[in-house]
Amino acid sequence: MKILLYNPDNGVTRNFMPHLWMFLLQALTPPEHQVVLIDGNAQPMDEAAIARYVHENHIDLVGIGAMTRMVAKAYRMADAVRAVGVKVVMGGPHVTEMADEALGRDGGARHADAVALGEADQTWPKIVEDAARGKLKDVYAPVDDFGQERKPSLQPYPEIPWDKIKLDQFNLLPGILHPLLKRVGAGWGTFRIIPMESGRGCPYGCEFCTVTGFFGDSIRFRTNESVVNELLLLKARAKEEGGQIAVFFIDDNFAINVKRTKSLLRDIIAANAQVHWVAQISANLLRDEELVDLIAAAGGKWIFIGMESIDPLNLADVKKGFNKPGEYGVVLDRLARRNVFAITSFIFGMDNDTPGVAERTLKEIRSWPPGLPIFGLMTPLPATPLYKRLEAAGRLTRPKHWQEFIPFAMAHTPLKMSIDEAHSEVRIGWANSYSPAAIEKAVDSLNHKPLGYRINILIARLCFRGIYFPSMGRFAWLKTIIENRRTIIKLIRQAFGGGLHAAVPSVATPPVAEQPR
Ligand code: B12
Ligand code: SF4
Repeated sequence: MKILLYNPDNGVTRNFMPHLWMFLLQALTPPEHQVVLIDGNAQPMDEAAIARYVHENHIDLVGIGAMTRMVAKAYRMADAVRAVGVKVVMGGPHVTEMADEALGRDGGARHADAVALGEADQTWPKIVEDAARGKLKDVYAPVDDFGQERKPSLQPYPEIPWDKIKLDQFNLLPGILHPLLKRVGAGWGTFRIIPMESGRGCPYGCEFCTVTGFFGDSIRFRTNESVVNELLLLKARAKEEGGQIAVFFIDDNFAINVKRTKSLLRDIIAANAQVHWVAQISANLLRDEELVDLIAAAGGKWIFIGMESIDPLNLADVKKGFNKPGEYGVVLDRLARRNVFAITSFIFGMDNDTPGVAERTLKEIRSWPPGLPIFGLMTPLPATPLYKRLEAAGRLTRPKHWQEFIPFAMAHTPLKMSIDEAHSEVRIGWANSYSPAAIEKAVDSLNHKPLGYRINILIARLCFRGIYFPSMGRFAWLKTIIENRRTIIKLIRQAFGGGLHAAVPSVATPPVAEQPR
């Protein structure tokens, strides 16, 4: 068979990084089948285009994966594929929780011929085999012969052939710049961010999160050797194509077992397998000075920290009381001393939030080393404890919010403010963190560091700004650049005054979260 794995675009920004599930399932597909990958964030497609593609390329089976926020688009694309007579299998966190919706068993239209529940590492080869025999079942669940749920151990872990996979659609550098950048000769022919996992599962069970329910509370790790080998493969590829590769460790909590993380980082250093990387780690685990030393030495550049709120009552409400707002600043200083910076994520519209929460949060943020703050709204994702609590309390205003996805819009009423007030708080958070004045201040706060760090924070802030204020088109980008011209010109002057080479080494990882192009 010829199989297409497709990930729909999120409809707001373009993702900066391909989705790991596609590469993983490709690596797990029996070799007699051919697999092509299309990420809608990199190659935008509408319903007519996917139907045409499937028809013209003689695709026999389409696999679609989606988070809740992209599922409406995923269903439309699935409908278009099924309309030309090709079978569709869907998987991922949304359809795992809402399989009946995908299969049309809830009274709505059917979108998928089959649904893969949960982690599909073991079910995928079976799905492919059944599809090839024309015997697809409706539901595939990762269970053993006795019907007990079976989670993949990650040992062994499939080898993703990063040295051979075609990655053209995932180059973040605009095509127009390729010839120029290649001539600069500083290894900037391409720039890609590659997702990699070193483990799965999280025991913390925060109320709003899908992860504990989906991956389970038992944590599973790959061997250090397998992670190191994958890094070495990526490093070799970057060298060969004269480009840059950075890694995003997508583990929900990269340091959940500190002892094991330290041993992995030591092995990365010993094998000289360092590339620049980003990882998600909760603040409580970053108290450990030795861990932070190893992160820096092993190539860690940006740490994503789910701070959620600066209000301990809010954190207790959502079962995230292990976050201690009083130590946020100390943790960020500890990282910054090693030139590691943080992407700090906040949620507004929590039950104890009142108008003014954005300004109170911004005041704290301004006292920290410069980073990349991001702001979202409390969102009841299907099957989470939060969803169940709000549903039982009759507080859901849009119980099936995913059917009509609206970015940055609440689907329930907060307790101490209105929905409109919560929306306005998020707007204040973004506008104040990514205004030209705020960007200039963040850049200037690194005046005591080499120029590369200032360029790094400028590029990252400009890109992150696009999560809330999408700068998709050339005109929008031009406007952003003009608005920030003071800071840009200042840095150009410093670069030429101090010699360009002083700037190059440390900008090698623009830690872009949502990379608009
Ligand atoms: C990396 C990541 C991101 C990246 C982007 C995604 C990317 N390019 O990789 C970033 C940081 C940008 C991000 C952002 C967001 N994310 Co996110 N993200 C993740 C994370 C940490 C890892 C995803 C991953 O690769 N997992 C590892 C792979 C192997 O697992 P998987 O994708 O689930 O795939 C397995 C199965 O699901 C299945 N499968 C998946 N697809 C398919 C398809 C087929 C055909 C089949 C057969 C099987 C199958 O097989 C795979 C192997 O077992 C997950 C949490 C997690 N641990 O998964 C959250 C997660 C996916 N994100 C989540 C959310 C909510 C978001 C945000 C909305 C947060 C926010 N409020 O802004 C944004 C929205 C992003 C956007 N613009 O669309 C939720 C989604 C829940 C839901 N019901 O949709 C998750 C589960 C975390 C959570 N807190 O609950 N995210
Ligand atoms: S620590 Fe992170 S991944 Fe784990 S349950 Fe809480 S929000 Fe989810």
